[in-house]
Amino acid sequence: GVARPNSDMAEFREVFSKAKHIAIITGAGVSAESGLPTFRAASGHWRKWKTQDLATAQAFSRNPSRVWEFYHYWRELALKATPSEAHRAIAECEARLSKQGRSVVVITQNVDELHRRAGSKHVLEVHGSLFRTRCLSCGDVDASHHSPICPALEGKGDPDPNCRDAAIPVKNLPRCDEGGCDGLLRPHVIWFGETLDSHILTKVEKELDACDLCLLVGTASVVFPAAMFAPQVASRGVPVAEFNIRPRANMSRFTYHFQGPCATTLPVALE
Ligand code: BJW
Ligand code: ZN
Repeated sequence: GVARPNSDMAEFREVFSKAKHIAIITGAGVSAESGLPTFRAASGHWRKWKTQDLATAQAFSRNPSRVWEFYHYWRELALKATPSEAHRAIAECEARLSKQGRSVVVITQNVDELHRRAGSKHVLEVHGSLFRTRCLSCGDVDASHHSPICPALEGKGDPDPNCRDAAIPVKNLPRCDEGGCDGLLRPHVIWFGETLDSHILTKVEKELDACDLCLLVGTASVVFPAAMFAPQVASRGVPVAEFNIRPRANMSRFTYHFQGPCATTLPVALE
């Protein structure tokens, strides 16, 4: 007969109870539970633009002020947000299992640092962070949680489609303070067309090869190469459990699918 979507929580809990190395791949749906907009939804627009129009090196070189306004807006949202029940369930699971000699790694596409703020220790941020910058002149990577990141961005970044660009002079955008460098800083996130950090990818590969259970939470799985992580685990015959508000895809090769908001489904799955 036709394979039925497996949403048997008791069976999943049995597999979970025996797993020693759990890889949890997360996307914007986890942070949706903290009130942050997802990418591929109507709420994911900023002014007239979609992420694909703003999250590129071309967009930044054409209009660094606009792109910084967008990231300023997003940083402020992320700073005000608090980790959700989904973030917390993942962090508590890591803490509990580590006492039993079992490991949990979070492989996240999110750039909002909410997993760390929830208490997760072992986090691989494959798309970078809103709270790190990289200098276009000297390459220095620095952390900054300042609000705003520079005075010129104060009160800017209104997402309303009728709002006009602040057109901040480049000299007033975030600048490098490494030994008089003063180069223009960009957000240390991975934009479309850019390759992921090879050191992080190497760590991800190790975790994907070692895990004996994989959770895929709140991601549309359309952005490469992250979209390949869970299928790669599944192809080894390791169970993958997907948690998404969407129903299971017809062609899904994953073992389990739990439909619903992950702040509701994950705490039950991982308790
Ligand atoms: C809930 C929920 C709730 C909601 N509970 N669930 C091969 C084939 C085709 C294309 C490519 C390819 N290789 C490369 C490309 C191009 C490109 C790409 O993949 N494009 C696709 C759109 C097709 N990839 C790249 O450019 C990557 N680089 C690369 O591959 O380098 C090599 C190379 C270079 C040049 C040419 C070719 C190869 C880099 C990708 C970087 C992505 N960066 C972004 C932006 C970073 C942050 C920022 O700066 O703004 O990362 S894009 C954006 O998407 C962001 C996210 O991390 C990422 C993933 O999104 P996610 O998390 O899946 O979010 P959503 O909104 O899409 O989905 C939310 C999900 O949650 C949905 O399923 C909901 O149902 C669910 N949900 N509420 C549970 N409460
Ligand atoms: Zn510099």
